[in-house]
Amino acid sequence: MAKQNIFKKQLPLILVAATGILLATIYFVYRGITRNKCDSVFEQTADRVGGSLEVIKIKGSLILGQEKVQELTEGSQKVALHLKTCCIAQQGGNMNGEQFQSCISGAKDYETKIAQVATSINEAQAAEQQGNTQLAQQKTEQARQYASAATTTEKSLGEMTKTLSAAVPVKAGAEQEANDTILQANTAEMGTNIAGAIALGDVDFFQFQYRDAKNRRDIVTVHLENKSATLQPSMALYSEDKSEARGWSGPNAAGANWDFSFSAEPGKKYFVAVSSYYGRTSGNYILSVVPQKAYDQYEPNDDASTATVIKFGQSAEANIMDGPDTDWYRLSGVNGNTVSVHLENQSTTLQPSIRVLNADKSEARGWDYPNAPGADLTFSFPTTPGQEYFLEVSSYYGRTVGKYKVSTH
Ligand SMILES: [Ca+2]
Ligand SMILES: [Ca+2]
Ligand SMILES: [Ca+2]
Repeated sequence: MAKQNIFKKQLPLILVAATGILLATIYFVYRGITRNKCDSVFEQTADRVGGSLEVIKIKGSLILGQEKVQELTEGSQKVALHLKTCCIAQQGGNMNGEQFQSCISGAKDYETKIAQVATSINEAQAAEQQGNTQLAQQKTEQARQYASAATTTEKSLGEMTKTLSAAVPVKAGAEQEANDTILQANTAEMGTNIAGAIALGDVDFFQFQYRDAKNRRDIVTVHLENKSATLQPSMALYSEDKSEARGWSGPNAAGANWDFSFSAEPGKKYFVAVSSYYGRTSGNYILSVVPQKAYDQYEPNDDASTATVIKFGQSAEANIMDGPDTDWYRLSGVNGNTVSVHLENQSTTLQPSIRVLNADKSEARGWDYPNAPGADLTFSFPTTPGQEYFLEVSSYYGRTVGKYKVSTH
């Protein structure tokens, strides 16, 4: 390659220049990017510190100690990796110019210090051979200081690249590009409005955490308000583990809004992705992700330990909010030999299912259910006066949701 040959001829000149190392670094990084291979950035960084590192490895253990030599060897590999990370981030548009520049100067700084360590080691050894003990000690101390400084530089470069993959929050209610991948998702709060814009082929990822003081699940509604006549939105939902929870969907027309809901687990994170249908349209939008407080007043009561206490003859109005919802009631004050349970369906959707358990949670009466959604359910079961019973209300196979009123007679 002609470009490479010219560079080789000019190499000594560049190295004597004050900014030589910086230029070389930029050149190598630039070449890496143009070849679209951040791997070469990694190799070239390792190559450049290679000479100094050889000196440190061969002569350094007496002066610095084997442990420090090891640290510098590993540090050099890490710096090369950090630079590669920066290169990838830069290519992915996940890093601004200022960040990229400080990444390059960090690597340059490290290379300089490693070279200084090697020089000091050479000088210390030469002074030792000439019998100049004082100078030898001075150079040894210098080598140690440069070595510590190099390690510090490597660590701060490491910290910087670590933050590269960290999520950027939504600022002043607006999305922050680049947010095209799930790793770049803007963190945002539920219940707020986020202004965003989809360019052709653009994707915007947002990350939300659902929290509830009582650890209740809730139905969360995702709403995209279309602020353009051009955008045909398409949206998807991902779980905390980044698996797809709800595939891409959207309206069949440009300019239309889009909604969907999902059941959120307390403490869990969710990712919402906004794009355009096949990446073909663009436009502005407002996104909101809002918990609906859809749970009934007795939640959480999904197990015996959190069962809602009802006295014989009392009733409770509640709902089966989502598939996993099951409502436990602890029935007390039973004074006869039979109890009649009536579930009044207050929805057209719910196909309820109820079973009865003894106080020790053994099953007293198996699951009973009407044949169709929207239907009521009535049954009786034998009781021992003074005993408590659990009523477990759910939906048939967890498939339907809706409001109900349960009462005992
Ligand atoms: Ca985007
Ligand atoms: Ca419920
Ligand atoms: Ca429940």
